[in-house]
Amino acid sequence: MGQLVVVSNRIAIPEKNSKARAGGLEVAVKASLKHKSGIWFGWSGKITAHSKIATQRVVHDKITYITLDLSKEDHQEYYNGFTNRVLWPILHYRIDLAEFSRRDLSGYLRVNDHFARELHALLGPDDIVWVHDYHLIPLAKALRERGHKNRIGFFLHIPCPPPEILTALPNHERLIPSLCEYDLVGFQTGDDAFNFSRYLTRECGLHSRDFNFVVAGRTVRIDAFPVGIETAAFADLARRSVRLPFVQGVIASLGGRALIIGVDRLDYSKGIAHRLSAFELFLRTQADWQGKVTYLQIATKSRTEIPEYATIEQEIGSAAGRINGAYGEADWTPIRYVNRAYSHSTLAGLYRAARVGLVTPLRDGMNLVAKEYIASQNPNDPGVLILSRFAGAAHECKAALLVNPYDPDSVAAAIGQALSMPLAERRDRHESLFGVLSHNDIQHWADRFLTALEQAPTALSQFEQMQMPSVGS
Ligand code: ADQ
Repeated sequence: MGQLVVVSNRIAIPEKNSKARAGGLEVAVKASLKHKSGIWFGWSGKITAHSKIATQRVVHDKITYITLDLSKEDHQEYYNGFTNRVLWPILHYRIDLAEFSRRDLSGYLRVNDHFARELHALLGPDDIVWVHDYHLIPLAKALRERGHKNRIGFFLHIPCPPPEILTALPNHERLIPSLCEYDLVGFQTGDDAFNFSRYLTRECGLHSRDFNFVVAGRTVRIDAFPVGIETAAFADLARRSVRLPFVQGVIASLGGRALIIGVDRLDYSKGIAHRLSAFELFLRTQADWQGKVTYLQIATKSRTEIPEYATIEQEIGSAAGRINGAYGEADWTPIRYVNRAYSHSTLAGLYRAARVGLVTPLRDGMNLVAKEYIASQNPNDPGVLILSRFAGAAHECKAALLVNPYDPDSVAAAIGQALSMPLAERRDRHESLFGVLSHNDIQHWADRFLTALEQAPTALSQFEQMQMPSVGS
């Protein structure tokens, strides 16, 4: 029996005795490696001046971390360029923001090839490989070219748009079909999986039986695996964290006002500017609430080297200032806007203290903040989640107040509805949401994906091949 090798763009090697709580991907990887010893392979996050890439190896808590550094050029072309300025916007349906260059595409393919070259030396014939996210789409192809017949699975954490949008990606035909080199391709929702299958049918002439596509005598399975959180642990954390002095200080500072919370990376996909406009509309149209509610928007800066991110940072900062100027009083600031990153315990405590969780991305693979907000609530007196219908989480969280983030009227109305929702309805909705998240937690997600990967059909029998059309038919 081989080992599990998880591959992702970025790896955080845990520091000895560190009490810091792991981020989303780290929790997911640990959940997948829980019952097996294994390897986590990826970029160290360091940029080196040398073009020769050396790997480092650290063993911690039975997981072997193997990392490589990137050269300045690789980092610029692969990471800042192709992944963040081309794949990220296009996969989030923002063709208008994509800045394509052939050079960045070459850098992207080159780094994937580096990854494959280093992995080549590590992989045993029975090892199972699980590759994460859009940074590494061509990795299986690069491994297959080196002769690896291992089971290799891929999970896309962000949305997969329909072929009408995917085909706007220059050179999509070189990149997207290479996903067929995986044995299993997992998406956050059934819609994402369906969009990809339409691409394969329309652009590659492939046909599926129950989401199994046959490509050159091999089968590629496509399915939805909605990512979860550590639901029980998060609920427990929130119960304890609401008593933290910092959280208690925030609650006291509200002076009895209801708290609305938004927590996001500062990214155009999160819809923060639209959300601020909807909150402004709420203050204008439901003026009774003026002075009785405080909206805390925590927005951690990210990808600051990329111009689009500097632009939205300015836009959002000035919109918050304008709304506060127009509606605030000497003793009341409607919006508290902060760019800090908080620990998960502080966030959990703040979520629990908030009457409303406002999660309104324009497009999001899943959105874990929505799930963390639900898990953090006091079941006897829960807050209400307002959730964009365009977040992957909306597929599971049907008992949230689902809104269209492009329609400020619907968001403003939902804020009013959430703030005045009777206790019995809040409890019913929360019970239903918490039940869904308790069932599909992060461990369940990792187990489901790995079981599907282990069971995915690989080579077809001759009879099966005759039954199914293959490439170009
Ligand atoms: P992200 O785009 O990073 O992830 P998200 O799912 O919302 O988005 O995860 C954010 C994580 O960062 C959450 O755990 C949240 O608590 C944390 N976070 C956000 N702001 C923070 C702050 N100010 N301080 C501390 N922590 C903060 C990508 C996809 C998502 C998908 C995830 C997982 O874009 O759609 O849900 O991967 O698959």
